[in-house]
Amino acid sequence: METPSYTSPCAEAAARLRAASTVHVVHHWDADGLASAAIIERYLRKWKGRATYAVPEIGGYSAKAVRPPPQPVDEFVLVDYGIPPEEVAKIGEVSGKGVIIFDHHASGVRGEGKCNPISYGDGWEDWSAAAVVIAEAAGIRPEGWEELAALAVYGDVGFEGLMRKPHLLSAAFRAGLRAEELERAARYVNSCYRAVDYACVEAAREELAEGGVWAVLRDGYLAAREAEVCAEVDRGVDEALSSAEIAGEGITLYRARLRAYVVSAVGRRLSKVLGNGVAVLVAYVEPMKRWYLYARSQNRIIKDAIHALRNAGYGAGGKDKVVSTPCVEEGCRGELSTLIRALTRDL
Ligand SMILES: [Mn+2]
Repeated sequence: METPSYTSPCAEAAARLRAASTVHVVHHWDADGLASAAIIERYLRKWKGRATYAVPEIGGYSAKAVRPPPQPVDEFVLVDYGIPPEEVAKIGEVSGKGVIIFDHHASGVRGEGKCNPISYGDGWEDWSAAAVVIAEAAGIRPEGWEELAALAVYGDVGFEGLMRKPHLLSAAFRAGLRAEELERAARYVNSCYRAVDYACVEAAREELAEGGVWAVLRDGYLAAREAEVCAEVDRGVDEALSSAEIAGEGITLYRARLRAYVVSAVGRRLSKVLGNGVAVLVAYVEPMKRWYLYARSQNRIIKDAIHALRNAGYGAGGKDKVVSTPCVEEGCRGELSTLIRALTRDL
């Protein structure tokens, strides 16, 4: 079999980590990003590297969202953070030296120290989490990496995704972690970014690095954070329901001010309550001081609206039945009228 083309950049990334005495790791704020950073943390401890860790500004995807380390470091690492090549280049300029990357997003980022099999044409199913890339493409496998990788895969693609990684699934089972525990652990660690709480993100990563998934499950602070976020979803849904108005045929518009970054969780619930039709949520997220537009349908394919928004210059994303975009305008005015027009047109 031919050696895959990502082998050499991935091996180089791992070798540079081993050789460095100071490393700054910037990782995504979700379960995969946290588990990936914890795997790297365990690895660096073994090699006696001194490392600092940080997440980008939560909700931001650009070089600007990534703060440089306070002191110069030997290596600057980006983990599970799928920003495009031109943004990576800007970070490279700041750090003075090329950035090391471990990722599985279709970012198109390649080259020395850029370990991302997807950028080299590999399939997404094989690389369902950045943690899998770190362990299986770069060979970074410190003690206990499997259960961390299992959490990462669960966080990104759920239990079905984990079933495509039988070795991780059985390692998790051996550690006493069933789907229920992995689901709860993912919910706990993800409540940190939903609460826009950086200290919580830090604590979650430390727990994972020190004691693994079970340490997270036993952490009272994380449990309390999760309960708060959960209550804010309930409150947000209530507030949104009381603002419901008809915005077009089969389109219901909701508004809410949210004290946590739970736009998609609230939008998903509204769509379920609505049943058929399209639920459109305009939300102001207080801790982030930003507006978001989110649309979801149980029965209609609405992805054409993503293209309409993008054509109008908005950075929308989504899936077949989900459309979402951070808004540039207060109240999402421009974004909302573009979305409603697109939804009404293709009825
Ligand atoms: Mn990921």
